[in-house]
Amino acid sequence: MQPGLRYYPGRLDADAQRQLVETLRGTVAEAPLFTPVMPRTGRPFTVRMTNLGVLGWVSDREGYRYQPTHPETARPWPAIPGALLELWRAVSGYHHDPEACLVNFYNGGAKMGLHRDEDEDDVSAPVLSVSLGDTAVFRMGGPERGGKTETLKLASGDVLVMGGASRLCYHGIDRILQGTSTLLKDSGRINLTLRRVTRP
Ligand code: MD6
Ligand code: FE
Repeated sequence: MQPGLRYYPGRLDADAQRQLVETLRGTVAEAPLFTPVMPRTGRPFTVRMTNLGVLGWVSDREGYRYQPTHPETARPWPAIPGALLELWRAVSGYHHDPEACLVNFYNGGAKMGLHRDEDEDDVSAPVLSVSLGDTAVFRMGGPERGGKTETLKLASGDVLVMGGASRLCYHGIDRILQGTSTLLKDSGRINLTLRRVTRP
């Protein structure tokens, strides 16, 4: 594993997962999932997204950025739920709260190409990821595209913290293993990533 990468399998128990999904249902009703498109080409992502927090990550033809409002409703993103703030305080090792929680929803065929999370001004803060629902095949590489990679299966309740040297490493989701969890009503997977965007 890359230095600075910390993996907490089953960090959230079944009850905590169910409560979190219930909370997310409410927030997604306020800030609906949207389908982002790639900069320039306008090619749609296979995942649908929304955000929580004072800033949210969006991608459209203009590029990638953080903004305070939902691109379709133009309303501020809902607040990050207390349970997620508590999780960040317990495991991030970072002394300021996150500003953004990106919510990614994967149906059975969705995936996410290799990328680095580099749109944040503060890359000294880790990115904390929570997986809910079907297991995903996560690919972790190094700081350069085309380097050696390894895979990790992220199951419901797993928490992954990408800090230190791993913070700017390439990673992505190869595929979703459909039917591996019954947490979500219509199967699929939710991934939450908590981020500090600005320098405190
Ligand atoms: C996913 N995760 O698990 C995609 N990024 O669906 C990410 O892109 C990610 O897990 C930064 C840090 C941790 C992650
Ligand atoms: Fe990422």
